[in-house]
Parts: sequence; C-alpha cells; structure tokens
Amino acid sequence: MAAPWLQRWRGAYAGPSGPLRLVRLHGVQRSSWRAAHAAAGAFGAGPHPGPPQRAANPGPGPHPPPVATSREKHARIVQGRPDQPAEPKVLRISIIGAPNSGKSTLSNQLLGRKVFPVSKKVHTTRCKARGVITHEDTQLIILDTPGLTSPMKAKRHKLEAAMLTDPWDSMKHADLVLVLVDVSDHWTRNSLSLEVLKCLSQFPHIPSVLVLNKVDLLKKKIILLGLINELTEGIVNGKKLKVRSEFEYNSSSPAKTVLKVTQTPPPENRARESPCQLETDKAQEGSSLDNSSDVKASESSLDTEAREQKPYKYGDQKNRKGWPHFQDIFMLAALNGEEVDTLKQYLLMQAKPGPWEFHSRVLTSQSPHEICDNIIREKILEYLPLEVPYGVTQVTELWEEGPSGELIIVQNLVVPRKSHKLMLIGRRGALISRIAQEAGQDLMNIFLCDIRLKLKVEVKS
Ligand SMILES: Nc1nc2c(ncn2[C@@H]2O[C@H](COP(=O)(O)OP(=O)(O)OP(=O)(O)O)[C@@H](O)[C@H]2O)c(=O)[nH]1
Ligand SMILES: [Mg+2]
Repeated sequence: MAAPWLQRWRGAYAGPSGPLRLVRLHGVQRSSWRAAHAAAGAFGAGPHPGPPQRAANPGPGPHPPPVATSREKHARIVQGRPDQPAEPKVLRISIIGAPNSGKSTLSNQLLGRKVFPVSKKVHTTRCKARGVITHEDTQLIILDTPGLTSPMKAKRHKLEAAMLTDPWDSMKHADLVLVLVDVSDHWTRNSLSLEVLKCLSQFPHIPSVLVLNKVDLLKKKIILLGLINELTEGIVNGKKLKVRSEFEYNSSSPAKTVLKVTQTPPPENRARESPCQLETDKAQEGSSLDNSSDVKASESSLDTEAREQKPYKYGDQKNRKGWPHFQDIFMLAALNGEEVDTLKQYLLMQAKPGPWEFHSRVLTSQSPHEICDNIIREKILEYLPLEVPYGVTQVTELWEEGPSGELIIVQNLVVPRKSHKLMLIGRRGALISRIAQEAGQDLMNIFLCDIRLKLKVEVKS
C-alpha cells in the first residue's frame, strides 16, 4: 500500500483572521477500475467471466451510475429533465494543463469510473467531454479537455481544430478551473506553459486551483516546495507565501515529515499574520529525507516575504513563469488515487446553489459509441508508434444486444498501409487480441454488462 505521505495545502485556511489548522491527510486505496485482464481469443474478446453486477436501481449513491449501451437511451437520459433536489448545488470544473499532465486520469478518478481515454502518448484526448458527479444535493460537472497546445504545434502534428479551441471553450462554462502540472517532467514543471498562462489571463475572474500531479514519481518530495513557489510566483489567495520545511523524527511515534507553509498577509494585514501548517507522514521510500536520528532540522527555507511582489500584467505572459492568483494548491497522484478524494471533497464544498444540469443517472455526456471509439483508440495509442494510431479510421459495423443480454460490438480498423495492418495485428494476432481484450474489459466496467468486442483490421482500398 502506498505510504500515506501526501498532503494538501489550502490557502483558505490561512485567511488574515483565519484559524491555524494542522492538516493531516491520508492517501486513498488504489482504484479498482484497472482490472486484471484474462487471456483472449485471437482477434476478439469473448464474454468476460464475472462482470460487475448492474445495480438493481442505478442512480445517486456511493457508486457511479453505468453508461447506457444504447445511443438513444443514453441521449434520453442526458437530455432528460434533471431530478433536482430541494436545494440543488452545482459546480462546473474545467481541467486544463499541458498534454499528458494527467487530466483524464484525474477526471476518471474523480468520477469513480473510467470513461475518458488515458495513455502515455500526448494528445490522447481529442475534444472536450463532460463527466458528472452527483453527490447528495451537489452536482459537479467535470470538463476534461485536450492538452493545451500552440497553433504551431497543432499544425505540425496535424491536430484537429477542436484540440486548440476546446480548452478555451470549456473555460467559458467553468465556475472553477483546475490547472494540472506534471511534477515528474523536469523540462516543464518549473513554469506554467504559455498556453496555460494565456488561458488563465483570458479568464482571470474564474477561481483557479493549482494541482501538482504525479507526485508519486518524485524521489525528492522537497522540490515540491520550490515548485509551488515558482508556479504561484510566491502568492496564493492574495497572500505571499513563506515556504519552509522541517523534518522531524520522533522515536516514540512513527517518523514523519512536517512541511510548513507560512503565508504573509498583504502589508496592511501584517499585524494579523497567520501561518498555515501542513503535516504529512514521512516521505516514501527513495526520498532523500534523513530520518535516521532523533533530530529536528530545518532542511530548506524559501522565504518569499522579502521578494518584491510584481503586479501581474495580463498579456505579459511571455516573461512569467507562474500565476499569482491561485486560490488553493493540491498535491496528488491521480494514477493511484492518492489525495483525489480530498480534492473531491474540496470541490463539493465549492459548489454554489444552482440547478443541476443533468439527471443524477448521467455519468458522462459522451455517447456509448464515442466512449467505445476512445477506449479502443487509447489501446492503439498505448501499444503502437504514433504514426499508426494517427492513421487509423474506426468504423463500427455492429452494435447490438446479444441473446444473453451481452453487448456485441464489431469494429473495423481501417489503416492506410499494409505495414500498419501487420503492426496492428501483431505476431499471430497477439496485439489485436490484447487490444480487444483490454478495451472489452474497460467497456464492461463502463457499461456494467458483458461485452463481446471483435476488432478487424483492413487496409484502405
Ligand atoms: N505515475 C503517475 N502517472 C500518472 C499520474 N497521472 C497520470 N499518469 C499517467 O500519465 C499519462 C498521461 O495521462 P492522461 O490522463 O492521458 O493525461 P492527459 O493530460 O489527459 O493527456 P492528453 O489528453 O494527451 O492531454 C498516462 O500514462 C497516465 O497513466 C500519476 O499521478 N502518477
Ligand atoms: Mg486526456
């Protein structure tokens, strides 16, 4: 089990007259949606043994609802009148960030069911899509977006127009924006991309939250403190940060790390300075933190108090690295769900009174066919070099309910070259079988029914 070391810092805790809070948070269990895959028959995946049971009365509650398998039924549910509670609350959340920062992984984890495609290749998400979380009287609408990219890169990689415009469009409908940064990427983690800064500057009135993702990949967690300082320009929630860390080892209690983030209020409030302290468990194995003796030592201190606070000029993004208007910061590992529940609770708290947009039975606005295409494409992206997935056209030939209630899907993957066909099929059909098997398993977890998925590969005539 992952060590429960992660922590969250909430600037809101340190309001000028706000109370001091010591926050100790624990990680959550690894998500179960990545089920183990059984062996498959060549070119197809048969019905899977022991599918998850469809709830007798799917709807609101602790389990996210399944997606309807028929396009018509799904459209009826999505367009149907929401089952408004007496005092509904709602929050539309746009998730933006560089390609591959983990936006779709986080969206899936928040939803509790995988409905968005995820892969290690960039530009997995091709257009914006909505996920819906309904919890008691609150509805969160998550807008997963394609990674923010520049028109030049979009042209070079022949990306569809929607990939440039959709993240911006999603901001128009958002009440709050989560900005994801992949902290494991040495090249990009020290600054927000120009596109992210442009997007934030264009919508400065939308509250923004910084989410540092993939912290599980960091050997030295201490660098998070420096990153926070750079990505926020040392200012969060209108106050300057004074980031300091202390590592403490107490032989009578489990070893733990205490990270201290102190906020310095604006000059007029300085007399009421209120620190916000965070406490975490000891960093994971591999961390460079020294806990070998009964010591209390200050390992690093990033004091931003003395630094001149530059006013943020909109349109001046080229010279900037961070955004000084974040209202909060989270550090998490979306892949294994670490601290995702903490973020979810926070988002639920941010919801404002307002009518729900969807019925509580809606999990995503994507149609069943879109979900299926995306999931199959995800596998092709995951296992093949980029030139192959980019050339594949997916044609669904059959989508019908079988005699035992299973969903039968036959999809033809049309490729431009014979060499691509051979790569996609793999030796003795091993790769295409694996793709069908894994996609079938994912679809079963989305639709909560047996799936018979058959994939064919054809060269474009
Ligand atoms: N180790 C680790 N990997 C992660 C984490 N979150 C996401 N990933 C991986 O990062 C890769 C990209 O994840 P996606 O969710 O597809 O990223 P994205 O931002 O939606 O990417 P685009 O749609 O291409 O913009 C995948 O291989 C994920 O498994 C994390 O917290 N830890
Ligand atoms: Mg994505």
